Amino acid sequence: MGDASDVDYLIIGAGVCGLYQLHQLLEIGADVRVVDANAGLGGTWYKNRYPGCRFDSESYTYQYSFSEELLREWDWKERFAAQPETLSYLEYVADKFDLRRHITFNAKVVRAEWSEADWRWAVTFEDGMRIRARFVLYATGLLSVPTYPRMAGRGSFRGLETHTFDWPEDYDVTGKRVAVIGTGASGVQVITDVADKVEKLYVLQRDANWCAPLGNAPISPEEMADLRAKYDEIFAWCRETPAGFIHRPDRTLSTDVSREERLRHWEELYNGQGAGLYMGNYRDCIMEPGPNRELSEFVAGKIRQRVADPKVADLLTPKDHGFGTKRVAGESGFYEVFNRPNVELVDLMAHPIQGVTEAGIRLDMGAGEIRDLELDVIVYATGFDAVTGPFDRIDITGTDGVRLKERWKDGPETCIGVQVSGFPNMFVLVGPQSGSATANFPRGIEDVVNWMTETARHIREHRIGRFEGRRDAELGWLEHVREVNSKLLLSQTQSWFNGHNINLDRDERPRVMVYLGGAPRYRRRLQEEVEGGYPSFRLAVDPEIAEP
Ligand code: NA7
Repeated sequence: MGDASDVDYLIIGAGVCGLYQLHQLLEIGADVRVVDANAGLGGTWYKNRYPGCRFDSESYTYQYSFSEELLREWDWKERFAAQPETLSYLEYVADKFDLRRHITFNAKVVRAEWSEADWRWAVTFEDGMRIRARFVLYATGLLSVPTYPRMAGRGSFRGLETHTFDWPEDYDVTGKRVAVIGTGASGVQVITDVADKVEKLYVLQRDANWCAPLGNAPISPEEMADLRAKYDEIFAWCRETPAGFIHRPDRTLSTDVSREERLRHWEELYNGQGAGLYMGNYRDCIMEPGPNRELSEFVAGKIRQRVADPKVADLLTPKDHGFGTKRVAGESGFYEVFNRPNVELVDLMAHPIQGVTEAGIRLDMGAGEIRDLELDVIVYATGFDAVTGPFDRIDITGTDGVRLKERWKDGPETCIGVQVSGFPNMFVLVGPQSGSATANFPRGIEDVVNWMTETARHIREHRIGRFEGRRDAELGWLEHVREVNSKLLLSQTQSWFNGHNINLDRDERPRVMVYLGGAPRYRRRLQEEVEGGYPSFRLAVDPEIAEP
């Protein structure tokens, strides 16, 4: 394909964020196009089709809030919707607002080069197509580059070898011998879903992860009507919580109440819905090691109650980190899976994988012994080259030929999470150190997209042709993010939040990947820029743009 003309705003990614940004830019009459590598829209919800895939956000908070009509029309079926329902929702939104005609699918961006001569980005696609854009907006997702473990023989297996992210549509595991590697949020969901369908399930676990009951259930028509009547209240409430969920950390400290009271409260949260035990708990539980240990012991007790074999229960209990110091997986019967006779937990710390063979997985049992697991399916639930992976995949070159990958080799640096100095007119809607990254996703991206839309208005009104984050502001932001993040135990553990699964090397240097200062504070920070005339950015008027 040849050149495909110029556009003012090119959005990369037609997922939850890209779709909303498209809608908002169209609303202000901007010249905008979306491109997406996939054959359909939905991003994460297009790709993740593994059995059991669903979000851990309450469905009614995981939707756009911009259209009253849309809110009136859409009924959620479950408290925590599964992937097919979420994908249908996004498709419904795209059709309702006639968004599809602005999206080019099967368009994988491989290169983006800044031209200082004409203040344009030249964007090149895998098939040779090229687009020149004044502004490029990255809505490429946080978890869109899957990581496979480095292991001998991978690819030589005769059966199905798949990452959760690349699950073949409609693949049926019934009656199969299956191994799942990884017990993060994705692993926990797929394991729970397939356990009673497969002939044999091996769960290959390196470190255990903390999980808490999701409390999922169908939403009745009465409940839906009740929720709908409270939408304004619900969205207003979510706007004020740190992560944009309906759960809000309790200002009370766990040490302010008696042990009896604490346990009663935790019992209630454990039996409640969603991330309450994690996000709606006494705030010192995720900030102070002592209270965190006590909470972790409470949850460990639950695992012991639910898993029949004490040795298995012990293996399923994390030892290297406390509850809520990594992303907690929402589960619906995960622990009971291990009471089934067809399910076996394999401890990779004791018996590492030696390699993949034609017939399955070979384990190193120590003392020269091996064990072969004969399989039909190997599932890699091994996570993602999170947050920066989607940027690394594109060869992005800014001013003076500087490559973004090179700029970020020791960790990302951003101007308030939305730009990078040396990369003018490139806006990051979802990426490192942005408030959008750790929030209930639709809530988090609304803040950034609304800011971007307001900024696009400013760009038009003031005939701005070049918009670039300042280096000093970038360094200031990094300092600020480091400081706020350090208050949470979450910043001290080895997880994708801190850049630890980039190469699946466990000694990877921590990186400042996420902003943990909370959505309200982030929103205010972005708003300050609008009100102050963008002091953290360098704006230049394009003399070629006529006065409006
Ligand atoms: P995660 O949360 O990064 O989990 C990845 C899992 O895979 C985790 O249990 C890892 O164990 C395991 N893993 C990674 N590499 C290996 C190797 N080499 N061998 C064995 N096991 C391995 O990814 P998810 O997809 O589950 O969840 C990502 C996000 O999606 C989640 O936070 C939600 O927001 C939605 P480890 O703990 O590193 O020992």
